[in-house]
Amino acid sequence: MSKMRSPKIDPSEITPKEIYQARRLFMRMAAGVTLAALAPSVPRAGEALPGVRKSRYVLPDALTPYADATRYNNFYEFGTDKESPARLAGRLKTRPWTIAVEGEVHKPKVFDIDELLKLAPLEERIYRMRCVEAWSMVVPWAGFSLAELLKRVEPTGNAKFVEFTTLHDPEQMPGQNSSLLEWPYREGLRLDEAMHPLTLLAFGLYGEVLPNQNGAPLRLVVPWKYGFKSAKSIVRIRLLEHQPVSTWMRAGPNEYGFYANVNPLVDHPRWSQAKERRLGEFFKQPTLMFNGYAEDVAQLYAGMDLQKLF
Ligand SMILES: Nc1nc2c(c(=O)[nH]1)N[C@H]1C(S)=C(S)[C@@H](COP(=O)(O)O)O[C@H]1N2
Ligand SMILES: [Mo]
Repeated sequence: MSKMRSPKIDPSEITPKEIYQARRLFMRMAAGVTLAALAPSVPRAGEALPGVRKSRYVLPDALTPYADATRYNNFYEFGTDKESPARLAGRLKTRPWTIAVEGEVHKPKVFDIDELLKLAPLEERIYRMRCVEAWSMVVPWAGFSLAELLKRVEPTGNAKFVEFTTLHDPEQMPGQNSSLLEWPYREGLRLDEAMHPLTLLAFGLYGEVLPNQNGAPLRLVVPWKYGFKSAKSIVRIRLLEHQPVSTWMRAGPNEYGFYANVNPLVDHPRWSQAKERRLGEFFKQPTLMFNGYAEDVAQLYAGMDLQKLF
């Protein structure tokens, strides 16, 4: 995450929204035909995710082109450059897949991914995502609030934090053979942040099953925080009494804090956070406090010194 790089985007890949949507629809219809012929039970990466409802979480911003959101990724398990995840993550096996929800809960449970998918109605939510490296995207995610899952396992009175752990499997994730980060990738939230309705457990994007490079089969999306808080390919969710140490905090405690709220007034030690560049756009734009979600989340941090607790 050390260096801001310009995305290499072929202008021919920047498709106007309408063309993109028509093309996706056509591809989905084509995929539907093969699907019916082969009759697999579970939709796979790139196939339509059925039963996704519209939600109240929409934005006036233009959607980031699909090609940018799925080919310019941070997923260090598949290498540190932005193009590697799209190239290498195809090998990740996302079935069978289980997610253990444990720790300070009355009803710990290991969920099968296909059971978890049916836990609550899937909603399409158009969120801004702001990477700590000063690029941003606007993506229609599909999923439901993490709170839907957490309330079912009944957190105990001791639960104050939630830790998220990514799969650890160096055979499938070649980046884990490097000691650049401490594996498996871990992230954490305070319980009230995790229970906030904006905090999304995502299974899809642009009406499709999540491509592996975007964190299949399920990842977190916390839109008011820097992208690194949104852990991908999660296998464990643990409720804790004490604040966990996340992977990026361990890698650089003075650069990556536990809170990591998007804040244009607090610079990264090596670069400014005042502006951002949307993937697919040329000019930079100002970064908004809490990534534009201040009305929803500012009260979570009332009275906190955001310069110290960055
Ligand atoms: N397991 C894991 N999760 C991760 C990362 C990672 O390297 N490994 N990168 C994070 C960072 S820095 C960002 S910006 C987002 C990128 O998500 P996207 O590729 O879907 O845009 O994923 C986050 N989740
Ligand atoms: Mo990021």
